[in-house]
Amino acid sequence: MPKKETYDASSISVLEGLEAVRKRPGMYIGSTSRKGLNHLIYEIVDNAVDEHLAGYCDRIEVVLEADGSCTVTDNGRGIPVGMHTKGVPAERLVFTTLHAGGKFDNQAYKTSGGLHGVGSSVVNALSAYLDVQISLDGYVHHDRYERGGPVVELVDGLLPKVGRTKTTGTKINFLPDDEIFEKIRFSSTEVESRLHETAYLNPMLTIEFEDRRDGKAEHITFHEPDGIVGFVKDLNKKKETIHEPVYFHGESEGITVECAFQYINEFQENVLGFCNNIYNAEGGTHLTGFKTTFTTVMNSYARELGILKEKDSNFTGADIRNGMTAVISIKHPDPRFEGQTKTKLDNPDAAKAAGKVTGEEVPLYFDRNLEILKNVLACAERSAKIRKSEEKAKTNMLSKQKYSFDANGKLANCEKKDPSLCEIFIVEGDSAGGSAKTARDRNFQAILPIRGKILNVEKASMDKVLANAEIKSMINAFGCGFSEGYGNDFDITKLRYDKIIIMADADVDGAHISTLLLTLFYRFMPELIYEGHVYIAMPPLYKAMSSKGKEEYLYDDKALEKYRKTHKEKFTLQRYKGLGEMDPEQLWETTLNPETRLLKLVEIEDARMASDVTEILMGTDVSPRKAFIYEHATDADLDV
Ligand code: TSJ
Repeated sequence: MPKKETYDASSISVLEGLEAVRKRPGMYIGSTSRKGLNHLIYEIVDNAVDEHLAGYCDRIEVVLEADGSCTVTDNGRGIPVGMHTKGVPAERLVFTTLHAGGKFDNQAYKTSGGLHGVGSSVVNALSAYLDVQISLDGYVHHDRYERGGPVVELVDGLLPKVGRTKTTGTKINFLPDDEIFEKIRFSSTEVESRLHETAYLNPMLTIEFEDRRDGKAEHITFHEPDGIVGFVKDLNKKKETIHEPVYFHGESEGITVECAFQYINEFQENVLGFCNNIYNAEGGTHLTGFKTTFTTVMNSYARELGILKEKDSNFTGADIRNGMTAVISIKHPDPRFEGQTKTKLDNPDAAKAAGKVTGEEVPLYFDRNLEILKNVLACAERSAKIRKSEEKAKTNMLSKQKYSFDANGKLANCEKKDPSLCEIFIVEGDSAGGSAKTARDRNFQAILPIRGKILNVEKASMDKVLANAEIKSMINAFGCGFSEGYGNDFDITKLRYDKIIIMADADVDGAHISTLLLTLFYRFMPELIYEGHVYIAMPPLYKAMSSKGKEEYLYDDKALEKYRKTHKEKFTLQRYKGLGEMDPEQLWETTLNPETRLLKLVEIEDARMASDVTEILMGTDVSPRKAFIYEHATDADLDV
């Protein structure tokens, strides 16, 4: 576990280079949880992708090795190994200088910003070891670092040559440092998903992925010659689409803009933005430019075709995007990012370029495809109708609830008011809710019992969602409203609790409740997830009591197996069927007490993952759904 220290400007100034990275890893990679861990791989891969963008590499191989390390190989030019002006091989500067700068930062399309593009030196600093093999000029050049420091002796100031080769390329093998990271096991599904995304965004690139851990050798090839058109098709693969994807691209002031979109027969919008191949979870100017111009273009078509009469008001942007799945990918020479997680593109010229290309290309397409245009406008018409009835529903709801914070009186709020100290448990069932109310520390823990299966929000329209009592009481309790469709009334700064903890039984029904809640949050309050406020409580499955009277809670079958192996003597085993079976004291100790409980932080960052979440969650199959919760609510952090 990394030490938590407070820091100030003066202490930062005395820290230098890689030591600074090791002291404050979170500042460079966001977190030292599994999300941060996987970022090490993305950072290395992004460097190889830069070589692809520069036009010198068409194959990247990523291997999760049996020993827990990761190997990334490309067939590019190879990191330069020649003597640099500073008297060391250029390669050394790449791995030991923060923001290497200049020539060895791929200038044209650097992926700076957010958690990305933090530099290969950061990965080096946070690795127990990092081994480098560079093939160029007929030789394999070798270098190696441990915890950031070089351990290979130079030969006449240059890297030793360890073999001959006819090829060129770079091969990096590294092992994350367990002194830095809470866990050092990469998540293969997340890495896979991200690599697939990268393949869609780089249609000329082939990415080979292999997971050699746990005695297996799973190999997947990602090659997506259809590019973002294939990406959109993939995002819509389980949906009823109403036309083939539309693709357009263009360039303006050195910014290239590429877009693919396709409408489905559902009330939802899924528009993803990428800048220099990096997903912008918080959106940004490229999306704004696209959306604004697209809305204008479509409204003028609607008037031209008489779908909007003179007296009618324009369709809103949300009307026009209802049913739309889109990927907008731009390449920008100098991207800037803002936002809570630094994933929101901020360059005004990106809005201008995206708008210009959209305004030129979309009419070219729709002028020739009138049937598709009419189908798309029919979606907007339906949406506008629903919007108008929903606006009514919403006004009614808000006016009714303005003065009654908890309409149905089920929320047992906490006494503290400072949100950073408060938690709310969403508990399924009145009996478990009752126990939780007794068991909690009322000082800072609020309990909101909800009953039965919450509405499946994936398919429901807005007014139905808002009419649901359980959902209303959650929106009220959280205090930040909701966002969807028209307007955006969600305001995360109003959130009343730092942690929203889903508390459901450790069985299939419990998993179902959790997935429904996650779907709800993802659709109407995605920032809650992006900003790490949503957790899943992990109640134990068993309590083991040794013959000496020592008690231990076991959270899954693996833990039980381990317990069996390490406790040869007799022990009694109690299996919990549900939260309702625990007395308040047990409930406190196992599920509520921050000192002893186990919480999973729900993390969704990757675009495909975010788009698939509802799909995976809502599948009819129970087992994959359960697997999802345990796999992707990734970081089972002991919450201490
Ligand atoms: F992240 C990393 F540095 F560890 C890394 C870099 C990892 C991997 C897998 C590949 C790479 C990488 C870097 N592949 N290819 C390159 N290319 C260069 O660094 C390079 C080569 C030649 C020239 C040139 O101007 O001649 C310039 C550059 C930046």
